[in-house]
Amino acid sequence: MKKFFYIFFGIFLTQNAFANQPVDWQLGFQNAASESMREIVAFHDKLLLPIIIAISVFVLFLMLYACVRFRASANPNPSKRTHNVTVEVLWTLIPCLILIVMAVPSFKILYKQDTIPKADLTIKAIGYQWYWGYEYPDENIMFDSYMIEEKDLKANQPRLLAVDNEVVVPVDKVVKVLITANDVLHAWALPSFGVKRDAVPGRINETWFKAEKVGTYYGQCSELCGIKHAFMPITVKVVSEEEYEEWLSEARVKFAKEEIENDKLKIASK
Ligand SMILES: [Cu+2]
Repeated sequence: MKKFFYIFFGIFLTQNAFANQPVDWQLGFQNAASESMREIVAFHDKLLLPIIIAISVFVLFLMLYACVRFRASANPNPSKRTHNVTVEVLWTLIPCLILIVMAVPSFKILYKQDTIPKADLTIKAIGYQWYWGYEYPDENIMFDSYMIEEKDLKANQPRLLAVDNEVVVPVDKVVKVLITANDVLHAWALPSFGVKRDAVPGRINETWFKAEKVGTYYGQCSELCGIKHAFMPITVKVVSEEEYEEWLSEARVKFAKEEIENDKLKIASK
């Protein structure tokens, strides 16, 4: 019993302490840090789960009932009936209605995410085999973001999730993310913000988020992209407006983008 409480409180406390990354023994989603993710979690927990549980319990009950009620010893002469119009109409209509009940709020959330509000800042994420490159087009900033190897991890840096150069964004601001790739398909995904978009070479996808809480948020490439697919994490640090300005002034120097220009073309380089 004591052990059970330790495990229970262990899970409960760790989930609170490290709210923005997966934890051992976790069930369910990572804690939401944006309005869209809160809506997704509510849709799943309050609508989908009850429906799924009710259907599973109902089907289990039907199977057990049929096993007992129509077993050979209790029902020696089985019915030869093959059709029943009422039952057939019901088992077609009721699932349709259940699907409609699920589809309406689901589309509402999808369309809301699809409309990008006026952005306060724009970042561009570029997938490479196997790391992410970032640009802040309005600030002339460009840098690469590599996973930190296990042997180089510092305290509080999660394994397979921490990176050397994090994306830094201000809290409570609409961040528009342009997503593309340079070689193969990747996907830029951050569970706490409810964001996931494919990074496709030769085209730009876009998404957005508005982080509500200061903190460090972790995601991973979510499209199988090759041998080191599991080693190109995404780290976004959400900071206050002042800290962001401070970071910007440093980053403008440290990560300044140079443009190599000749009479034929203009290339960005780090
Ligand atoms: Cu990838």
